[in-house]
Amino acid sequence: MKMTFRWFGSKSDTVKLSQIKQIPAMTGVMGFLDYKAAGEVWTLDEIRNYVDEIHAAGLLCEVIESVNVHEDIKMGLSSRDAHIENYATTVRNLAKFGVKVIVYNFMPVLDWLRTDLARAIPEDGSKSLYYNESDLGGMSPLDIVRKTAGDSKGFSLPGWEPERLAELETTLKRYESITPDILRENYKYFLDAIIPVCEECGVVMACHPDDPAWPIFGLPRIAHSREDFDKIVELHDSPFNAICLCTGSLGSNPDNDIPAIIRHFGGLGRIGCMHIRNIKYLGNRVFRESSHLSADGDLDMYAIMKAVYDACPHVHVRPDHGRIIWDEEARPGYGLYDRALGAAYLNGLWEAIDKAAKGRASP
Ligand SMILES: [Mn+2]
Repeated sequence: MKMTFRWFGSKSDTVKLSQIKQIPAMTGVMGFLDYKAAGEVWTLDEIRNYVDEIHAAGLLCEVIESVNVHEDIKMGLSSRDAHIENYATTVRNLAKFGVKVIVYNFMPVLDWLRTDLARAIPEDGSKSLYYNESDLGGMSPLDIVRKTAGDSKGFSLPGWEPERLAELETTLKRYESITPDILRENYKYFLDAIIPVCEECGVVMACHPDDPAWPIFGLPRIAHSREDFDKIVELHDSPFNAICLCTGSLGSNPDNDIPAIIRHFGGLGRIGCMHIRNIKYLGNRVFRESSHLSADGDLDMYAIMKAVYDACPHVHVRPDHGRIIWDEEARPGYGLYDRALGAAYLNGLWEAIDKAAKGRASP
């Protein structure tokens, strides 16, 4: 396991690389150029500057997140070839600087969705991301976009880039005629073009699951269960067509058995990297994010780490969304403190699992 930390860049993140470096066993960051629009080429100079800064802090940058897929590719428009060409250029450019995994998603229009970005947890006064499907009842997609932007305290949020959402209503209309099967066909067209490039330059594409793990606003969503990902890995049969197994996104649906899903896709060699966090179920399609500790949520983090240890022990992982604690001012989900606690806890589980496996645990 290679422990990493999501980092948005020195201009955009409240967390400094020097702080990330001080978290025990931290090997690197999962990086992100948050100002790049979907479909724009990430240039060599931009990548060099970003990666050089990370290396200077004594950290690696082997995973890059949110190289967003342009909506025209997902919708299968004739303009998609130009966007795919740009995407291929970005893959080649990232490979030149040691990037080994690219995280992306194929969710139409809206990325991850929450109805509250700072829900106070009554037990301890910390704040977490929260979702209640019934709160969406009276809201249009445009309402939720405005609310999310308003609640983000001025921070850019991954997946909520303003230019992607500017033409929201037109895009939503276009999706009315796109079924899950059509979306999958468009996905296959993208993978058939991109995966050979990835094979050539040694970069794994890791698809992030839908979050929450069910369709929203009637949009087609095709990445929220083991069955969905079985279809995705078959769309283009290559170890470079892999999954970013996000325990919290898939785990938002209690029907998803996360350790079993890790063992299944890890066994197939199709887990490209992982986001690891816990979820607390509060009702049907109501949940909030808890601390990473098993006892604070409903996912068995020991069973998850044991599955990683057994099925994909060399994978890059990172703690995922943290709560906001200790009065930190930070991007919702991405403060330093709770994610650092999460990393330390996951490292502790790992050490115990490793020593037990090697017969070195004390009786
Ligand atoms: Mn995730």
